[in-house]
Amino acid sequence: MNIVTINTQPYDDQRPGTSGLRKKVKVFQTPHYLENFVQAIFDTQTDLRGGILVLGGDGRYYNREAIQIILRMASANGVKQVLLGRGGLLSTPAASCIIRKYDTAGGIILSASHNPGGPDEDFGIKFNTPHGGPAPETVTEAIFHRTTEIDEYRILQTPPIDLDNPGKISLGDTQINIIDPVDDYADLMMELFDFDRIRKLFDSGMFSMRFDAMHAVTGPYATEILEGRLGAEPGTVINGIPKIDFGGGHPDPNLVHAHQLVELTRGTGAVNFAAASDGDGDRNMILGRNFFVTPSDSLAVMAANAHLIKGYSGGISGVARSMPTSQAADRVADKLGLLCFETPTGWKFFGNLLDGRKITLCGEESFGTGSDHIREKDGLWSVLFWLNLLAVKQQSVEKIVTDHWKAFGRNYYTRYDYEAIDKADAENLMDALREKLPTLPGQTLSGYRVEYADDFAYTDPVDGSISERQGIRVGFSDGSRIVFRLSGTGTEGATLRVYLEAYETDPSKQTQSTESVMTRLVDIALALAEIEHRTGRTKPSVIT
Ligand code: G16
Repeated sequence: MNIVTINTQPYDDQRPGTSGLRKKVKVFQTPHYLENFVQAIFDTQTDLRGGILVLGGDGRYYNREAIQIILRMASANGVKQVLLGRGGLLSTPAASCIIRKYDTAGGIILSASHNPGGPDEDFGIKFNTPHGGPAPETVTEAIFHRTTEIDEYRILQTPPIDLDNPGKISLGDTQINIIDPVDDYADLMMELFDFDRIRKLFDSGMFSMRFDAMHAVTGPYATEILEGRLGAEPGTVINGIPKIDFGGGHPDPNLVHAHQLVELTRGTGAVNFAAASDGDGDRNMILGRNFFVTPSDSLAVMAANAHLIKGYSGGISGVARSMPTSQAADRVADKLGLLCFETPTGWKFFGNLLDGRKITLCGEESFGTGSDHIREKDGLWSVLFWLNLLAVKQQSVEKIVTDHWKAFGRNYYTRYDYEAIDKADAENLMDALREKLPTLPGQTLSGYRVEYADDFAYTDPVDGSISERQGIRVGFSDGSRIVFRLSGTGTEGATLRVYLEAYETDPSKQTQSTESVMTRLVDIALALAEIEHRTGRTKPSVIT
């Protein structure tokens, strides 16, 4: 056994963002860059020594190389056993499931999620704690702090191992257990959902669906669960083979990037139900025939109907949403007497609420929904939840959602993204907005009266930790809202996100186009933040 200690120097840009450390592949390929961050994980997460580590990624470019490095470092740092997804693959939700199931000391997940992959694109790494969720800020800060002072790392000198054959391999004193990446996750889904009922829906001949895996990690999961265990017709899963560059696509399940799928829900021969997932399988998009379900509405519909779903039939304790997510779920919680929480953006903020059983369901506008079954958002879980609901209700997606609006009101919702703008311009724009906040309440802007305006801060109700400066909220007296926030997942310049929400209780006004409903709010947002003047942008890069 030949463990060597390599001298290194700190990099100053290894502070994890909303979800781990995300950078261009080329940055990760800089000598010692990945190794420094991984050693910082081993140095701070001391239970990994002698413990079990879960390891896998979304299969993007550099996944395999990074896996080989991390395996050799795990061995040199005394990890007893590594549970590795075959081929170096594990979806983020499956990693969370496995971390929890096998009593491990945590997991390392390699992914830049919905960001594109390839030699000139993005890569990422994050540590998930033994409860299966993304490390909380105390842990990510400790890892970051360690990266600022690191001067050596330990690695085993040994040739690469074969990642593609299930079974056990010894690497120094560490056992590498190459496991099927799908089995444990698929078994968990069978516990939560009524597979017999969903199978009958597929067998009825009256129902068709397509799932777009976007050439990312959920391909094998969706094929096994939908076509294998549920008997959906072959070809239900499209773009199902994971590729290192996602087939040149952008694996972000929204109306823009999943347009091939969107087309399948339109016109003659349109499918009844369609869904897509992202690079690492934690995001989802839900579509009916000619109908898009906003992620915020999806969460609200789930909360209102959870009692109809096998794994949640005993009732749910509460629901949480990230701050920019529409308040649709709040309306449900209000009516049903459920606990309801508004957290900062980032799944890690749901962890304590889930562990403390304060909530059962949670979700984010960024195409994420999930529950207490794991500690990550879960794309395929969301799809199965909807399938189970469709099988029980025997109604279309559109009917379920429009009935929901009649009962709870509709929260019209849209998001404008201004990508890769100058970092300093973006900071200045946010600072200028912050300065305006005290003067806004009571003002009427284009007919909308400002009820409150603040910079969102969150106190975790379980551990009391405080997170400040989490985005600017401007709320109006009719329930509408504008939120401004800088993304924490981009790898180029800054991304300004503007989230817009309008509330409508009158059923006769609930089927207007989102664009027409939002016109005045968009104008208010553009003027308030002086977007064109401060960024030079006349229109957003993406509207979702
Ligand atoms: C990550 C986080 C999510 C967050 C999203 C958007 O998602 O896990 O909790 O909502 O980023 O972040 P931002 O608006 O800062 O770009 P993913 O799917 O990228 O891991």
